[in-house]
Amino acid sequence: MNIRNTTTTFTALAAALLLSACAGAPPAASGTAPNQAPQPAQPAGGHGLKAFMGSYDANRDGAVPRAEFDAIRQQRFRAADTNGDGVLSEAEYVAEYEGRLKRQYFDQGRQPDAAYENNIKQAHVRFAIVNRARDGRFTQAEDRAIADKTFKGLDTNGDGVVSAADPQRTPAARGNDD
Ligand SMILES: [Ca+2]
Ligand SMILES: [Ca+2]
Ligand SMILES: [Ca+2]
Repeated sequence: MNIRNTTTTFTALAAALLLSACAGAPPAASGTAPNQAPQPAQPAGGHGLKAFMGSYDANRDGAVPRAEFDAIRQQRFRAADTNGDGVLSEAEYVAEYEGRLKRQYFDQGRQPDAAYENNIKQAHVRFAIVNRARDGRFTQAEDRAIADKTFKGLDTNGDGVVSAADPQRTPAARGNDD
């Protein structure tokens, strides 16, 4: 009885959080994209468990332990740091994102469209958000802080592994960090 009540409460809470997260999502995308432009179902680096798994489940076993996540995150940061100065400029940050987006479009057999352009615009907006110090230098420490929040937001059962076993409730966690 108690367990069932708790589960029900949790599910209701999760639904409420999901709704509030959706309601609170930045409207920029729909505000600027022409109506006929379909949004990609899962933009590269987008929100949600599916996008996360697509991005970080390197060995495709359906689970992303923290170590796997951190390794890819670090690898991605280093790869993005094309001038090797240890921080990401806005251009480096956006170029890294665009590389992933391009690959995703290629994989889906799609041509760059209005949604693509909009996603790039959003990447610039995101840089301003993630670069908390507003100094044009996105550091690994800043990336780690965001990564931590992203991972914990998706690892809802708190076992240190993100997988389908985690009830989704905070798809907007990473977009909600300010
Ligand atoms: Ca894995
Ligand atoms: Ca750099
Ligand atoms: Ca988990």
